[in-house]
Amino acid sequence: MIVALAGGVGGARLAVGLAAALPPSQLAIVVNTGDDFDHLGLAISPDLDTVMYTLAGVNNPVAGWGRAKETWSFMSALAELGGDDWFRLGDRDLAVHVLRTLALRRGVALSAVTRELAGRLGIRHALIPMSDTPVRTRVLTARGVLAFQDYFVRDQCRPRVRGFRFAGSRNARPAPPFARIMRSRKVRAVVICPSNPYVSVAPILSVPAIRAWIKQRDFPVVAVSPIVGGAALKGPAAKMMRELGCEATALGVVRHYGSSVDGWVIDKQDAKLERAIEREGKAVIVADTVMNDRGKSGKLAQRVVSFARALAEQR
Ligand code: FO1
Repeated sequence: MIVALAGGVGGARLAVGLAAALPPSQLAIVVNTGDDFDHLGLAISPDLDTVMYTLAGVNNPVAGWGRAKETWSFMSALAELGGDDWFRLGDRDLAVHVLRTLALRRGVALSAVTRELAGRLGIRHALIPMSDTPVRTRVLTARGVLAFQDYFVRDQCRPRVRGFRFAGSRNARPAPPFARIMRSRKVRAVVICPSNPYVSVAPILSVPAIRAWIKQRDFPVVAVSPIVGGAALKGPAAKMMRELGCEATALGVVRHYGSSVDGWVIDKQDAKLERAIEREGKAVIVADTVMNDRGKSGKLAQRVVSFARALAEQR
C-alpha cells in the first residue's frame, strides 16, 4: 500500500494519477485539514473537497477549488442581504458543506462523513482527513496572527509571512482509518504530493503520531517538488519560501524537508539541480511534473510509484 499526503490543486492532481495507477486496496490519500474552518455556520474543508471533487472529476479546473458547472444564486442572494461574501460558496458546493455540517453535528466523525460523501461521488479509493479533531493553521504575518482563510482568501496572501502555527495539533491524533493503516505494517511507501510544504503538508506532519511514524519509518518517503523553475504552479508556496528566507527552488524544498524525504521527483525544467540534490544525500528522478491533464497525472504517478517501489526494494 502507498499512502499519499495531499492538499490543494497539486495534491489533487497527483492523487488522480495515483488512483489510476493503483487499485483501492493499494492506495490511501490522507488530506490536510489545517485550512478547515467554520463559515456561515457551515463546516468547510477546502483541501478535502478539492481532492474529492478532482478524484470524482467534478472539480472546477480553472479556479482550482469548488465544483464545475457551478451556479451562484446563494452567494448573490447572500450579498444582497448584506451577508459575508468574501469566501465564495457555490450552490452545488454548498450541498457538501450542509451535509458535512449536519453529520458532524450528529456526532459523526469527519473521516466517516468524508467516506460517505466520497462514496456518493463514486470515489473508490480511501480519502482520509489527517485527523478527526480540529487542527487549524494560523499564519504569523507582519500584520499579526491570521486564521488561514483570512490570510489566503480574504487578504489574498498579501501579508508577509513570518511563520505558521497549527492550533490543536499537539493533542490531535490521526483519523482512525489512517491510524489503522499506520498500524497495519502494509505501507510500502509514503508519497508527499506537490502540495504547499507549509500550509498543506506541514499541518499533516504536525500531528505528533504522524510525525513519529514518518521518523521511525521502515519504508521510503518520496516527494514531488511543488516548485518548478523557481515558481509554484499555483498558490503562494514560492512567495512563502522567499519571505521565510528559503531559496524558492526545488533544492530549497529538498532542504526544507531534510531527512523526512528519501527520494525526490523534480521537474525536467529543474534537471540542472539533480546533482546538487544528490549531494544532499537524496535519490532523484527527473520527470514532467506539470499535470495539466489526467493523462499527465497518470504518467507522473506511474513514475512516482516505480521510483517508490525501487527505493523500497533497496532498503
Ligand atoms: N479560494 C479563493 O481564493 N476564493 C474563494 O472564494 C474560495 C472559496 C472556496 C469555497 C470552498 C472551498 O472548498 C474552497 C474555496 N477556496 C476559495 C479555496 C481554498 O480556500 C484554498 O484554495 C485552500 O484552502 C488552500 O488549499
